[in-house]
Amino acid sequence: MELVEKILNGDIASAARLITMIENNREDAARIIKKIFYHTGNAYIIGVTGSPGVGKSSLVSDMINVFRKRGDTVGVIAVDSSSPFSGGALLGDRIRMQDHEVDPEGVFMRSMATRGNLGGLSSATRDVCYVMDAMGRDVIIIETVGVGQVELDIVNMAYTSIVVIAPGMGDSIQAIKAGIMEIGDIFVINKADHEGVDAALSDMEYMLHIGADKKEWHPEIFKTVATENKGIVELVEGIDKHRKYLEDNGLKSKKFYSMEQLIDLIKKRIEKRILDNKLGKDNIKKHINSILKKEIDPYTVADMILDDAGL
Ligand SMILES: Nc1nc2c(ncn2[C@@H]2O[C@H](COP(=O)(O)OP(=O)(O)OP(=O)(O)O)[C@@H](O)[C@H]2O)c(=O)[nH]1
Ligand SMILES: [Mg+2]
Repeated sequence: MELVEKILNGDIASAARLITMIENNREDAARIIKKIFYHTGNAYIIGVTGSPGVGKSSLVSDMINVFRKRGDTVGVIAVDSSSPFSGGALLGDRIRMQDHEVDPEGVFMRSMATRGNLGGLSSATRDVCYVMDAMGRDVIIIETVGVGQVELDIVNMAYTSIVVIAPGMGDSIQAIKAGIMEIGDIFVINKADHEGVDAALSDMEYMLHIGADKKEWHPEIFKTVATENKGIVELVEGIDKHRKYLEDNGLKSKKFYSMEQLIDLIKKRIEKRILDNKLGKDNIKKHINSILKKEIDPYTVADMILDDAGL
């Protein structure tokens, strides 16, 4: 298990190799993750989410500067669930983060896309987190576009979730509609150099106020101008404050692994076992024919397949 050793020593090329295996959904990846898992739990995971173009990547790039100045090493995972391609679709991120390309030892970046496997994206992202964690990154930042289920699952992996909006264009209203207020530990109104900041701020304060009494943690709102590096130090201080809150209340370890995550993994493994099974896909096709001919109902078929698989 030379690869494991190398990853634990922080070797970037080996980590990149394992991440490619994860993306290709290879069973070897699971074998290696089983080993490196015991070396995870040290990285602080931050999620950054929000509508397209609000300035997430620009903010992440600024935040990286602050972390690097402190001496923290950083891993960045840019996730785009709307795109089947990694790379091209995230070209924008590449451009905005190119300042950090001169610091590969300090900043390790990976883009992830659906590759036609929507269900797998969040668990693949989690595995990539394990890799970056085990290789010794102090901070891992996950950027996701949008607010679908995949993004919610991904944001749930983070200890601190940051929701970014930009003023104007009804963005704050849109964010509220999508239920995004529920998931933020910190809110950022970026592009504070644009008009409508005060309106966005009061919208947001109002929405946060509504759910406030149910929650222990009261999310803070920060105003930033990512392109001018304004408000970033304050934002990172806000992250530190949330981190301290989690640690002081014993909540950090709870967030590291949840019941939802285990159930998710079990589902994935059941699916794999059934489809890999000798009675797998061909058998399922036969059953579908029977269902179409109304020879049998789908519930009975599902139970039969599970029984056959010994589940
Ligand atoms: N005026 C202004 N422009 C900004 C600010 N932050 C980012 N931008 C610009 O907004 C555009 C989008 O920024 P990105 O950082 O790529 O936004 P993003 O949210 O990562 O975009 P996607 O990943 O495509 O969803 C770029 O042209 C940035 O230069 C800001 O604070 N003020
Ligand atoms: Mg981006």
